[in-house]
Amino acid sequence: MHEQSKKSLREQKHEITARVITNGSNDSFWFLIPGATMDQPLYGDTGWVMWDSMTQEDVWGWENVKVYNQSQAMQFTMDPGTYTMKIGVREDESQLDVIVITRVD
Ligand SMILES: [Ca+2]
Repeated sequence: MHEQSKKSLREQKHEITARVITNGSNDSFWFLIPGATMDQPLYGDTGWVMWDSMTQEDVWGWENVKVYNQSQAMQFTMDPGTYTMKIGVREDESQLDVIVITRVD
């Protein structure tokens, strides 16, 4: 019997979680997936999401990518295709070692 894998051709919605550690006040990154539609705003005219104010302090733990002063995880909607995730240092005591992408629709 021949089985064929199903491949979705419609857009999909994702949330992104990362394992991070910060020192409390230095707790942010710049984040972007060019070509994705995001449900929260970029930071001013920087062209980036300012992912700031994390709850992890002095211990490794999981944080959703979200915008500064927002409590909800940001959702990234993408058509089928290949994308590049960009993460930039913003405050120099913030570290990141694992990224999990979860489909949420
Ligand atoms: Ca901060």
